[in-house]
Amino acid sequence: MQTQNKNLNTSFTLAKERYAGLGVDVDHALKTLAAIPISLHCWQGDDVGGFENFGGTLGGGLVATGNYPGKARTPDELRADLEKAYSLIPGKHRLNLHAFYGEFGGKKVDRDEITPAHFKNWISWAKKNGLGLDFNPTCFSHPKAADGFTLSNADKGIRKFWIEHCIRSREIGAAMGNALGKTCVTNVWIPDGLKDTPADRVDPRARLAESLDAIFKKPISPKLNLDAVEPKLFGIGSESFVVGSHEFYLGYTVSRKKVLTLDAGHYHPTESISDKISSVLQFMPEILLHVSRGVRWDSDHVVILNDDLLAIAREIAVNGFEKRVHIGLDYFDASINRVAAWTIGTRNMLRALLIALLETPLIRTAEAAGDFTTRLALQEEAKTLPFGAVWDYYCESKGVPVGEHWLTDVKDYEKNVLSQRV
Ligand code: RNT
Ligand code: ZN
Repeated sequence: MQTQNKNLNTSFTLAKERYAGLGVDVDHALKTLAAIPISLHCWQGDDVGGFENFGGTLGGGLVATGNYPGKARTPDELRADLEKAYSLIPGKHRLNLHAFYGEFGGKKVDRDEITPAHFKNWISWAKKNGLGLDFNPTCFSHPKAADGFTLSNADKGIRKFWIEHCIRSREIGAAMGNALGKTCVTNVWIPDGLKDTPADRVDPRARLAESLDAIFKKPISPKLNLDAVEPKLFGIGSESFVVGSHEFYLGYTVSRKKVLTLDAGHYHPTESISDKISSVLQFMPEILLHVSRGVRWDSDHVVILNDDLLAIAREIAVNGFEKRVHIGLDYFDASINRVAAWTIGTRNMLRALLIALLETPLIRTAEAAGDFTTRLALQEEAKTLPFGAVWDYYCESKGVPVGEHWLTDVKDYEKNVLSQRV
């Protein structure tokens, strides 16, 4: 394949030769990359606000700091912003929707009343744009989550309310999977936990397990919807105890054959999810990632091309786990242009995957031979290989802006569209 741009083609050809010398088939790597969908999280577009009509404020310990102008206020605005972002990202991707982004026609539709009908515009828009959809029940920013407990609440009525919400959510997920012919992953994350040391850690966890079993009782074809659950170590307001901890959900997903979600911001600051991938995939067929960036805490900063991201990407790419690892993004920065936030994070995720797909097999060969000197030497040399030329060529061949040129589009969009939202 050749692009119109002569310099790009020359750089690409040279890069290809360089990689071929290391035993890497660049065309094959690009083909693999093109088949990996990234699920963009709708909630970056409006600071996790949602479109309900009862004026809730962001809860569950989630914090979106910043007040950059131009956030989406309606589903149509959010879709327009997403379309702009997708137009700057190479490849075909997905959208990850939260339940409170339904379209309720100005009515108060409570969480235990949502149906696929409230998402029909999202579904037809996704179809039109060739996107897959993923889904999440929204178990926060709601009066019934105000005491910090949802599925593990000691109050049976409150538990029932959230169970019903989650049951409906996976039915909506199945409707999305069915309408689009692409499996939807519906991810349950709950904020449940305590600020200070609990006296009882057992009962809330027993209640959570029971609630989850009730939610997943009805069989749904895994072709339409996959059930995922997301652990966390601590949150704001749940510093001392989180009911849905890593061990809780690890045990749950293995015993109930569900999908485990690994969020990059949900562990100790020095503990990264990259090392967990090869462990958990020994015992479960698939996982979901929430690729995020914690800065000192689960702060959900925009994903950058750092060592953590590269390590995650290489665990997927080098091991051929592309079909077993669903990649979603999860961050929300309200201090910069939100379309740019999506674009930067998603392009970085793809760029990290590309770098990983271009990894020379000689590193593994060296390790297998016990030659750790060569392994280290090649790992370090890899850091300055010409992957940038391959990435630029890939963007050009997919019809999206090369290098920083996407920023011009975003600035124009800001001037003509976002800045008018006052
Ligand atoms: C919170 C979890 C969860 C949320 C989204 C909005 O710590 O990471 O995934 O970020 O559901
Ligand atoms: Zn998450």
